[in-house]
Amino acid sequence: MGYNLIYMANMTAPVRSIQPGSSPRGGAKGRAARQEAEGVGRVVIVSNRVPSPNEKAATAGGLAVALADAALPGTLWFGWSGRRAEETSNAAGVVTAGDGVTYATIDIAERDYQKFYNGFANGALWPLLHYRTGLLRFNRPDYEAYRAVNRAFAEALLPLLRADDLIWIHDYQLMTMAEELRALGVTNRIGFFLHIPFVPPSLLQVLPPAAALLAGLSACDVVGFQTQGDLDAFLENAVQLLGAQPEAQRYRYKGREVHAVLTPIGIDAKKFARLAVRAQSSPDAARLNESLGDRQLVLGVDRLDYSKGLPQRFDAFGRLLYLYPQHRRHVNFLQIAARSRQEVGSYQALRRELDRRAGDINGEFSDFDWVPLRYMTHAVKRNALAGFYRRAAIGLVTPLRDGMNLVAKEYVAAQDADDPGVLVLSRFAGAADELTEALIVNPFDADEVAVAMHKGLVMPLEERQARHAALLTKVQTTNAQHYCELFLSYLRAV
Ligand code: ADQ
Repeated sequence: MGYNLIYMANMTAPVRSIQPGSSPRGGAKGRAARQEAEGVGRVVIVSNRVPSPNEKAATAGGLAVALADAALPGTLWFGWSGRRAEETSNAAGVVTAGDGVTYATIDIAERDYQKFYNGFANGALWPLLHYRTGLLRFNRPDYEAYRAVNRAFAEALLPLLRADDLIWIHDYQLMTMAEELRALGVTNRIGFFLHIPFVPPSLLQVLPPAAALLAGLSACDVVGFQTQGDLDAFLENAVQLLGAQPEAQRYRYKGREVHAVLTPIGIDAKKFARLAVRAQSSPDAARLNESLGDRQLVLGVDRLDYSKGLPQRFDAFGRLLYLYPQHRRHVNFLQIAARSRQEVGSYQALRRELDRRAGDINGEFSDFDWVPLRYMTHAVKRNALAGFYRRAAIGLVTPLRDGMNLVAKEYVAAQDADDPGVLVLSRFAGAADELTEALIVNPFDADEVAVAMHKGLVMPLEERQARHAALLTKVQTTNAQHYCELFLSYLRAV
């Protein structure tokens, strides 16, 4: 019942009320069986990358992690195989795995991939939607390849579709796929969820095909966002670029009704907490503990991406050691920054920049038996990562912009409630809208972040416990299952 009340409180679109039978409790199999019994149609998830079933849990990347729990038996998960081929395939390879999920994937031609993925998606859309117009690189051939790959996705999905399927497309790589599906005659309900931020019209218009992308998204019935700010920005763009006249977060475009909805993403907090308890006794956690001795750990975990504010974070740690000498020799900062998108120039430059700054800080503060900053660029397995979070006195999550940031939620879920660590969180992460009991900082201000780290390192136990208890309740409530069911309930209701 509690969940149903939350659904209703969040809903602004006219949504069919959720029956007690669809309560999220009861596990994946129960939910799948209920969906089938209710005749609510198969869910078709579409995302750029489709993890292979045994890769599901190991991937560094928010989308794969969050959706791993959404893929119930009976779901069709469609997308790119991860293979680059001579030609982009026009028919999908289909496999039903042991988990009951059917995976359908296509290969993408090398030349399309470069332009679609490295070019338009990650060279233009990613920087723009993270407010970094200075890094935006636009050219027509990249954009045309983006549209062509979205078309290829639609064409390959078409023969696999059933009349009552609910199609749920994910993220910025696939903003025009719904429009391509409509052009092929698909009348199914189509939803789209944007995992990253959205920008106001003054920024979006920097991108030459801004209006065409919005028109593409308007072929969906439901478009979902991480925060109210992103949702509002989307509607402002619909007004200014498409001439739409929204009412109660929905507008009409070319004879269709588009509903903008707020469906913040979450994690499976209970499962992650269990993982963290088990991970404490893992060999990796033992090695980390041994290397730390009784020193406090400040931990950062990110993909190596310029949106995550890593250079600024390194500087803030340097300022902590400068402003509060009492922490020297008593604190270690570990930054795990898994390499990502290394074919894009701005990512290579970031790596060089971090190497330099880490060297500067260690050069300035190291002693013969203490190196303050450890920095590694490969992914860590989730079962070790959960133990690292639990050992950390500070979870340092300071992106310059982030759609949500699941690391913040994982850090909270992994803590020992009797002796929890402190989350230091950027105000520009979507998670800051919810996780207000964290120490909220402006990541551009190294001194402010240093002061928050100090406050966290010396915070009395009672205050740590109170903040953590409030955060944990939120992370457990707005969890992965809640996210999936809320989004799908909107989609079913249109
Ligand atoms: P990401 O930008 O990838 O996701 P995030 O939400 O933090 O960011 O998710 C990263 C996931 O990958 C987490 O589950 C984390 O544990 C894992 N991960 C990150 N770095 C890792 C490392 N070095 N080693 C091992 N695992 C690592 C995008 C958006 C986010 C949004 C998510 C989900 O950019 O804003 O929260 O999608 O919607």
